[in-house]
Amino acid sequence: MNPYLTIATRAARLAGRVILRNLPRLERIKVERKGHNDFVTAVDREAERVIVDTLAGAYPQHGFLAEESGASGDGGEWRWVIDPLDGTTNFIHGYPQFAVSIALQRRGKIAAAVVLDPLRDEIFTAARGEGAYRNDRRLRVSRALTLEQSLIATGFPHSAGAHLEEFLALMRALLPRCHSLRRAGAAALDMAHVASGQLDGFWEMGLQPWDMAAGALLVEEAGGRLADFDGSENFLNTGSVVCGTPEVFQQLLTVIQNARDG
Ligand code: 2AM
Ligand code: CA
Repeated sequence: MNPYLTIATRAARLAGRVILRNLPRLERIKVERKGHNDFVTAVDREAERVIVDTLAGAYPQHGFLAEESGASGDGGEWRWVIDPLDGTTNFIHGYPQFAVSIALQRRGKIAAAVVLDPLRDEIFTAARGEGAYRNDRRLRVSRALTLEQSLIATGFPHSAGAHLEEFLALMRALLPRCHSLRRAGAAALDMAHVASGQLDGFWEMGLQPWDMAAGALLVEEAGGRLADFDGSENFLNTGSVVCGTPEVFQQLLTVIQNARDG
């Protein structure tokens, strides 16, 4: 295995253990509000600490961008982008859809990715040019050629108001066209499921880089395509992402762009 993935996998599994250990005692976990519908718990922080400690132990010269502790280290060309608990809202309700997400960037380009689903014990990994895997099996996006044969996932806009009208216009356009829409609440897992062919496409706006950096490489290495809403590769900066099988991606992007123009 790619050496970066070996360490990142170890870090993700340690964080997964922290998360699972705390799941039976949710009612005793204090939830803090960072912003509107934006929560953090001691579990997010502890999981992040074990990840950063593990990665920094192996790569003391690398930089970090982590959801709870922000930017640290002078990384030169290497930077780890970490979401210790993607789907915190689900976690605090005990809703079984959350993940650990770890990506490694080299000069801003995503080089390696790990998404761990601790409840299903599924670990999704990818290294650039080396393919995407779930546990030991190589992944390939689904064969869906059209929206009409697709199951598409999305996430609701977080900042109330800002993206809501645009989002509703998109739902209105897509719901009658595809098999159905899903909203499970952990972007990293949604993207991992596009990579594994369990979803055919996904879009969301207002995301942070740590929500999607690892998922993005999984999708690409599984043969899918992804972009920002304007079709560029700038999604980590703009926070809007659309992805899917090559064909579904293209059709989804067209619907998104038409809904925005309309
Ligand atoms: P989180 O649980 O790590 O915050 C679901 O729509 C996705 O959006 C999840 O990946 C979730 O990640 C993220 N998310 C939740 N609240 C958010 C907020 N206020 N701003 C940006 N992303 C958010
Ligand atoms: Ca998080």
